[in-house]
Amino acid sequence: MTGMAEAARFDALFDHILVGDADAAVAAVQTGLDDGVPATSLLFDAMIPALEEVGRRFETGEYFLPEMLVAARAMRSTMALLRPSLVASDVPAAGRFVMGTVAGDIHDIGKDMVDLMLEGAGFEVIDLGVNVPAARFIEAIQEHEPDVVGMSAFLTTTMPQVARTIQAIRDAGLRDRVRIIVGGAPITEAFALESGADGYAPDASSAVRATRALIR
Ligand code: B1M
Repeated sequence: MTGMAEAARFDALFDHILVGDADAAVAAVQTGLDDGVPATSLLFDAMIPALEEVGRRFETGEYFLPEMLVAARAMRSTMALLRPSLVASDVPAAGRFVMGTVAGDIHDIGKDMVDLMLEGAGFEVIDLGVNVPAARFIEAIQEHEPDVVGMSAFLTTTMPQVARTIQAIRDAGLRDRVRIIVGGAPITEAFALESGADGYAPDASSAVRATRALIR
């Protein structure tokens, strides 16, 4: 395929996510994978930039909640296709990871991408989902005895929940049993460490590196 045709492919996929056309997005991802385009390129060169543009349009008032929702759905509908290419099956277990989006926050696309990358790197991931109260994290630590607990927060309003959750884990006497890593668009390394976490990562692939560094 020529460079121009390749660029047109990414542009088309970008547009399908931007306008929330799930069927077209799924078809474009399938064709891309069939043609040997890496799943990570489809994600990082087309679909995540499209969601960033969705966020920009939401901020400027060009998009409202429904547009943001259909774009997210279109993105979600491609995940099942991408999953097998991102998750290698023959890597030895690297450790156990409990993951969740903090209470009050229902964003999960970024969290699920971190899950996929961790699974690809051989981690066993137990995902508690979205809007996860501190008590649920505590139960999961007791039940699954993970090496690492991951928390995502995507809103400035839910960032404080990270520190509250870590404090609750401390109060439950479990803090020294796990390493804690935090991420999500508004989180910074300084914020993560001030909140009592052991580590931070700005994106899904660095989350794998940060996790490996923590449990070495
Ligand atoms: Co929401 N939303 N949203 N939204 N939404 C944002 C986050 C926003 C930035 C949009 C904007 O205004 N530009 C804004 C937050 C502003 C702020 O707080 N500063 C916002 C808002 C305001 C809201 C509502 C409050 C809107 C409203 O109701 N008025 C509402 C809140 C609902 C709630 O949670 N209580 C809301 C709702 C929604 C939808 C439900 C419509 C939908 C979510 C669907 C879903 O997730 N299933 C949605 C969407 C789609 C977005 C945007 C457009 C896209 C999010 C996304 O999936 N990005 C988003 C704008 C944006 O991000 N630019 C926006 C792609 C994803 C791959 O990136 O999430 O950053 P990201 O994840 C990255 C990293 O952060 C990192 O790795 C990931 C992959 O590289 N990472 C970690 C994530 N977790 C990590 C954990 C780690 C390490 C790294 O260690 C454990």
